[in-house]
Amino acid sequence: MFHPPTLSWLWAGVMAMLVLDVPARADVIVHDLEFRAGIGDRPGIIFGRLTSDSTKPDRLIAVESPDARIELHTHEMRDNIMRMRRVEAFSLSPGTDLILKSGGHHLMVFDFVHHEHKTSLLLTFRFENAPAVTTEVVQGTDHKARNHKHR
Ligand SMILES: [Cu+2]
Repeated sequence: MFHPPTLSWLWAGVMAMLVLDVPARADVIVHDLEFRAGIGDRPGIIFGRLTSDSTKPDRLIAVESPDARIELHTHEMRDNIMRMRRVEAFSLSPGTDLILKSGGHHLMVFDFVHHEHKTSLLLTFRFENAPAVTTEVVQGTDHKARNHKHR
């Protein structure tokens, strides 16, 4: 005798399909961050490295901070002069780290208030696809800056 599948079995099947259909959201790892604060009211700069474990391209679309205003900048050659330019986003390619470095892509830090007690910056990296990453970077934590501080 034919037994139609019960509603609960149908639901179980539907749910299983839904679960299998949703691709795992790939994460971006933000590492090796360096924050060099500007002298006086000059803007600071942030370097680092972003690794995506996604198989699809993604984009870093914003970096937010409650402590400062952060812009995405790149360098480009124009009229034989290397200039900084603000951009809307940085591309993240599968299998290739996005490197923020001197002379290339970097983050520019505006309106950071220098404080005796406040030398760190809270950053939230926002992506087109990957979940946001919030992390903290301490001013001058890069080895060079640390080694060159004599006090
Ligand atoms: Cu810049």
